[in-house]
Amino acid sequence: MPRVASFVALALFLLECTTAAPSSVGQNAGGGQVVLEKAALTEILTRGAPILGYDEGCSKQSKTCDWMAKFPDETKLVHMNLPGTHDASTWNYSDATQQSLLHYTGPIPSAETYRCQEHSLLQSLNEGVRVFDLRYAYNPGNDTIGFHHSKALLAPHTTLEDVLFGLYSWLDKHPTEAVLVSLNHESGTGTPYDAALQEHLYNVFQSDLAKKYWVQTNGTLGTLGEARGKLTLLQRFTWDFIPATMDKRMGIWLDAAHWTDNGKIIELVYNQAQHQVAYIEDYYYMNLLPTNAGTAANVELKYNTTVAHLQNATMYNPDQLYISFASASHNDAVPQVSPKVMAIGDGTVPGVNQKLLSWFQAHKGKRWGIVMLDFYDAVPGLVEAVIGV
Ligand SMILES: *[C@@H]1O[C@H](CO)[C@@H](O)[C@H](O)[C@H]1NC(C)=O
Ligand SMILES: *[C@@H]1O[C@H](CO)[C@@H](O)[C@H](O)[C@H]1NC(C)=O
Ligand SMILES: *[C@@H]1O[C@H](CO)[C@@H](O)[C@H](O)[C@H]1NC(C)=O
Ligand SMILES: *[C@@H]1O[C@H](CO)[C@@H](O)[C@H](O)[C@H]1NC(C)=O
Ligand SMILES: CC(=O)N[C@H]1CO[C@H](CO)[C@@H](O)[C@@H]1O
Repeated sequence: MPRVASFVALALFLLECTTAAPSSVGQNAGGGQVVLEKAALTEILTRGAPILGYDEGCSKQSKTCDWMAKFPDETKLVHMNLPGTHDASTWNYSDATQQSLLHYTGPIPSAETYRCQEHSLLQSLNEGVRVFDLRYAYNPGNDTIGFHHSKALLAPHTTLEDVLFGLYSWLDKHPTEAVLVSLNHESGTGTPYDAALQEHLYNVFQSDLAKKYWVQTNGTLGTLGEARGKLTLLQRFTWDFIPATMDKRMGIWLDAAHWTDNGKIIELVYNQAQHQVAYIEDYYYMNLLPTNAGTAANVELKYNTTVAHLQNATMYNPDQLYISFASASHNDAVPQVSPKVMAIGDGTVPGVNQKLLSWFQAHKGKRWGIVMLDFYDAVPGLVEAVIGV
C-alpha cells in the first residue's frame, strides 16, 4: 500500500496537477488528495489504453497470473522460460484503427500486414506474458514518444510515459513478477529521429519513477529476486545523441549494429568483460522461399528455424541468454501470408503456434529462454507450455 501511494504521488508530481508536497500523500487517506490521486491515475491509464488496454485482473489461482511467485529469488533470469509478445503494441491495429489514422500516415499497406497481437499489454501480463517488444518513434499526434510498427502509427495520443505508468501500476499489484521490456527505435516510420527525441527518452529513464521501477543494474541480467516488481530493459537502440559522459545505462544493450537483419543465428556479446552473449533467432521473412510458396511451406520453414534455435537453447550455453522469435511477417506472396497466418495458420494448415505447443509439451522441463510470440492467445495453453507449468 505505501508503495502504491508513493507511485501515485510521483504520478501527480509529473502531471503537475497539484502543488501539494508529495510527502503529504497517504497521510490523509479518504481525503481530497486520494480522490485526486485516483483521478490522475485514471487519466493516465485512459490515455494509455490504446496500447495498454485495460487491467481486468486475473485469478491468483490461475497458472499464469503470478506464475513467477513459485520460482525462488535466486533463479537466474537467463535460466527461465519467458513468454514474450513480438510487436506487442499492435494488438488493436484493425482496419478501423488504420482508417482513423490515415491523416497521419497516408495510405499504407493493409492493417493485417502490421498486426501481430490481439491481446493488450495488460491482458497479456495477466495471461502470463513477461517480455514485451515495444517499438517507439516520434509521435506526430502529440509531440511525444509513441508506438509504431513500421509505417503504422498505433496510437497518436498515447505516450511512452503513459504506457510505463500502466506497467508500473500493474507491477504494484503483482510484486512477485518481473517484466522485461525490449525497446527499439522503429525505423521506416517517416518520423524524425533526433536529439530532442532521444533526450526526452533519456529523461524518462533518469526520472525518480524509472529509478524505482526499472532494474538499475547495467550490463547483465541478474536474478528473479532482483527483478521482481520491476521492469528490466533490453536496450535495442543506441544513445547516438547522448554524450558518453551522460551514459548511465541499465539493463543489457543488444546493439542493433550486431543484430543481423532476418538472422537465423545471431550471437551478440552484450558484456565483453563477463563473456555474456545473447543467442537470438529473428528470422521473420522467409526469403529462402519463392514468393508463391504458400502457407504450409512458409510455416514449416519458420517452425524448423525456431525449433533449431530452441533445441540449442536446451542443450548449450545454459548460462547465456537465448531469445527465439516464433513470429514472422508476411511475404509478398499471392495469396498473402500475414503474421497471423504464420502464427495460427489459415484454417486448413496449422500455424507455427500450434506446432510449437506440441514441441514445448514434449520438451517440458528444459530451458529455452525467451520466446517471442505473435497471436499467442489464439492457441490455448501456449503460454503455459512456454513457461512449463
Ligand atoms: C481499438 O480500436 C477501435 C477502432 O479504431 C477503437 O474504437 C477503440 O477505442 C480502440 N481501443 C482502445 C482500448 O483504444
Ligand atoms: C554500462 O555497460 C556498458 C557496456 O558494458 C559500458 O560500456 C558502460 O560504461 C556501463 N555504464 C555504466 C554507467 O556503468
Ligand atoms: C523441416 O524439418 C523437417 C524435419 O527435420 C524436414 O523433414 C523438413 O524437410 C524441413 N523443412 C524445411 C522447409 O526446412
Ligand atoms: C546450434 O549450436 C551449434 C553448436 O554450437 C551450432 O553449430 C549451430 O549453428 C547452432 N544452431 C542454431 C540454429 O542455433
Ligand atoms: C503537444 C500536444 O499535441 N499535446 C496534446 C497531446 O494530447 C492531449 C490529449 O489528446 C492534448 O490535450 C494535448 O493538447
